[in-house]
Amino acid sequence: MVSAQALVDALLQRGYSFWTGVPCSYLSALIGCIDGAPAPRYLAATSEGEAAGIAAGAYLAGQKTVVLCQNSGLGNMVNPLTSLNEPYRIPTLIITSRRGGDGDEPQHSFMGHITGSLLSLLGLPWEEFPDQASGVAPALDRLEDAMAASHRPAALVVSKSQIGWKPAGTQQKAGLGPGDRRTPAPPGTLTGPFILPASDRISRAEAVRGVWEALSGHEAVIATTGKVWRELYSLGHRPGFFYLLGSMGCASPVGLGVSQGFGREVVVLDGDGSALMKMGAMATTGRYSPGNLTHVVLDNEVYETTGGQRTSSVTTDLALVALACGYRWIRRVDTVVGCTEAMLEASRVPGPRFIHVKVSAASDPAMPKFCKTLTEMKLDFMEWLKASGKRP
Ligand SMILES: Cc1ncc(C[n+]2csc(CCOP(=O)(O)OP(=O)(O)O)c2C)c(N)n1
Repeated sequence: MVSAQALVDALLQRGYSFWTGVPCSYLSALIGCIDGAPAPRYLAATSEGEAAGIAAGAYLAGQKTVVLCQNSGLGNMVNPLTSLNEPYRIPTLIITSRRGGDGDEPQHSFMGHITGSLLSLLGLPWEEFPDQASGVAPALDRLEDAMAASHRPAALVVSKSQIGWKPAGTQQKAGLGPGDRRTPAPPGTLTGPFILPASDRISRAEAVRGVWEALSGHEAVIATTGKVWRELYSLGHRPGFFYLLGSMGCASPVGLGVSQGFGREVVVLDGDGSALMKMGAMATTGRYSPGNLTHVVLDNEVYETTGGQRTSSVTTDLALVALACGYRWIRRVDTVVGCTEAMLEASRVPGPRFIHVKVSAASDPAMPKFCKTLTEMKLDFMEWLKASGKRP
């Protein structure tokens, strides 16, 4: 058995300052060492896909990242791994358990059987976690080399009882580590009823322009998949804009990750379908309460990009969800000037803030094609973040 703290120390030495993930009992000692500890920073995500998004954002803001998960959660991560980490070349070190060994519970056996092949199929270099402490540094070195060469994630696969509180033979520590002692924030404020009848709603593009009018040029803006990012791009690209062409639902996790390493404002432009897909990320945002984050949801009540099918936003009030999740300031708007004013006011109050914009399902069929490669856009964005305001 390898001591969890020794593994944490080895990774801290290599600069892995930002960790996120979802627990597995095989990793409980590891999480116990870091949750609530001063270093590394650990954000508990609500799903592994969300964790991949948060880690990607933290990476963009200049941090080396670790994602912890159970192998069941690798399934939840496949979409961001294939449509965010892979095309944008965003590495992260995944430490996954391998449940499903002999005698384990039946729900784990199939994923246990395919864990290695799934990682290989995803094109990720991976290693079995070493049995001896002396094997840890060489395994980490090999994975680091692989990530440096490919700019893609790599994985360590941990079997039962390989990581514990203390080296084998010594007494197990009871319970968990310091833990994250965060208390719920006092209730946020929710203002601004929608004023327009549904038939008079502004278009999503108009709302994007309303938001854009309020930008000072110093914010990092993360725009979601579908047409939202295209509508932002059509107003003129800036190096502080990051477009998520895929990884639906990951705009707010990526924004949360960026907010952790970036000293200035971060704005997330989301759709209702995308926000609903990873609604757990709103709970994580409320929990970790980034003061510099504004989450704007452009709610047309449909998946407009895929043909206008209804989403659940008609019956799920996203502003109330944000309030319940612990966002500090929430505003409902449905006019262009309302979008601009809400953005300006948001920049003056502590975050996280949530702007819920009701829009129509209309969109312009003719939109510009993106003229850079995704890796060029990523590198520009990373350089801009670095030059514009790294958090001390
Ligand atoms: C994981 C995943 N599921 C489904 C899709 C297909 N898809 C692309 S855009 C989109 C709709 C997004 O809806 P919303 O966020 O409400 O934005 P809108 O298109 O209405 O502006 C869907 C379902 C996808 N790209 N990725």
